[in-house]
Amino acid sequence: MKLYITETSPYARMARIMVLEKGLEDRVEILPARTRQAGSPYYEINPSGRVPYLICDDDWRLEESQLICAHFDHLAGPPAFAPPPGRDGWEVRRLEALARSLLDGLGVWGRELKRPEADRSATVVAHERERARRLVDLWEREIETPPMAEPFRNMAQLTLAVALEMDARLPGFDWRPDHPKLAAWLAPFARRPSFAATLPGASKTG
Ligand SMILES: N[C@@H](CCC(=O)N[C@@H](CS)C(=O)NCC(=O)O)C(=O)O
Repeated sequence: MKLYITETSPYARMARIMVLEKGLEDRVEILPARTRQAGSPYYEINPSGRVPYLICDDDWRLEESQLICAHFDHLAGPPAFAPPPGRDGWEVRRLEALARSLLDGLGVWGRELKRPEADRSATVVAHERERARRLVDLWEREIETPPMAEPFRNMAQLTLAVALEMDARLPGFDWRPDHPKLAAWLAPFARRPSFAATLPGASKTG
């Protein structure tokens, strides 16, 4: 299988973490994609131009981090990250959606900061900074809900951990000093080999 990524994409990072957590390194080739560039040869591979993108050995093609992570989870061994049945599963999905709101907003913020200064919208930056501020405040309370506790076993944990670690590359996303419970929660996830190996700058790919 081929997994297209960029090194800095948090969505692609979730898929890469899942490859490592599920022991799929020998089956998944990680390939860099050139995104957001006119005429990129990557558009011939994936017309949407986005990452992560998975091409399976039979040329079955999957886009979207959630779908790709779920596919990896089911490929090797019993699914370890799928929501449990019933109300507990809905709770995990609720928390995943909340984490995704943070991640998506940070993505918009980061993209805006990468634009040339003259094209950058101060309004968008301020809007996303405020969204992130409200959401990390909310997460400081939500982090004690049972599905977020270790062990590592669901997409809510994965999505939130990857979103919070975006502070390394997003000036202004300084959530740690005022959110001690969140910082304490993140620490053991960040120490996992799958997280350390996929932090932007950790690999030579991308
Ligand atoms: N909802 C998608 C989001 C993927 C996404 O937005 N990826 C960004 C990188 S962080 C991308 O490929 N951007 C390229 C573009 O917008 O052309 C997912 O979860 O996989």
